Amino acid sequence: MKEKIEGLKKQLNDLKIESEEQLESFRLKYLSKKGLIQSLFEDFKNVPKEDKPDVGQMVNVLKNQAYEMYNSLKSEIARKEDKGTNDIDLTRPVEFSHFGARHPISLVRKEIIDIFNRIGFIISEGPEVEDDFHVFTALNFPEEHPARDMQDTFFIEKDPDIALRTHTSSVQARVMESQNPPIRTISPGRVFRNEAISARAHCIFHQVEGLYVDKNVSFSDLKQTLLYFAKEMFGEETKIRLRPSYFPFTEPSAEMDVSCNICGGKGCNVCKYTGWLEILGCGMVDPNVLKNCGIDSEKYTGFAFGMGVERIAMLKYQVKDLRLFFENDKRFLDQFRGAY
Ligand code: 2U9
Repeated sequence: MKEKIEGLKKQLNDLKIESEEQLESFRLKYLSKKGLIQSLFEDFKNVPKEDKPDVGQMVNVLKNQAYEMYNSLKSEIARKEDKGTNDIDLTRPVEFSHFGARHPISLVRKEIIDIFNRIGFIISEGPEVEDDFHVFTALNFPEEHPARDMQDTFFIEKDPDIALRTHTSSVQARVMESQNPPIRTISPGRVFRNEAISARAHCIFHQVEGLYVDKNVSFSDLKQTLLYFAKEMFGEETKIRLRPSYFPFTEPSAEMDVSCNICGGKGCNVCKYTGWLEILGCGMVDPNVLKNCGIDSEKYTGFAFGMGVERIAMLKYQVKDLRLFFENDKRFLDQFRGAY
């Protein structure tokens, strides 16, 4: 038996296998059910008991050797044959890969964030589910303000104290509570309003709000900061104008228009022949808001601004219907590939 095993081992070592056919004959002769290695297991039954440990080990080593040979020859031959038959065509155009791409809202949000990062504004984030204090009370909304109404705000499980935030100002109220001035922060995030969905409004949208609190912050700081933003976002030639407005959390308050980047201010259907596009709201933080958030309003002043990312994206990419940003139709999204 031992001689037979040694003999087979020598045969295996002397074999020369170069093709698939030769490999298949090898498999049939040595590894198949009726092959020579299997026959050793049959012979093994007749080996005297005292020799069984030695002989058993030899048979197993041989079997493993044969299987290893088979597997490595198989991949070697496959590699060789592949080279021979399918020459690689190095001039063939690369096949298009369907990688993911950024959503236009992500693109614009990032662009806004980058612009303010460059002048020292740091991102702050906070919860989407908020308490009344941070959404309304701290921000100087009077008790009877319509925004507190169920018609305008989503409240959670009938608890009048917990709501989905209607603006990211709540994040900035939290920043003021936990940090001392100077504060220079922007808070991007989703906000929720109980509104009917249309081409111009949605119950979920994205905001970026900004807040700067320090000694001697003035309205002219606000104006220069926003002029820098407008030029970075819409181009160096962009002009801005501020119109008086009202928000509970700022006094004085204003809305900002940029000169229409489509017609350059001459008048077109995008700017409704006014030459101006409204892009954000802003103002000096109301001293009540500073006090509510634990900041000394005698010592510090601040400015704040807020904008809807969808609105900026609609103006930048001339998207006429806001709902397109939420439907994720690939034909729409594919138009922003590489816009980054
Ligand atoms: C704190 C105090 C004041 C943020 C501001 C606006 C004006 C504004 C709207 C633009 C379009 C919201 O997305 S929108 O509907 N925002 O007009 N936001 S001032 O004022 C703040 C923020 C935080 C503590």
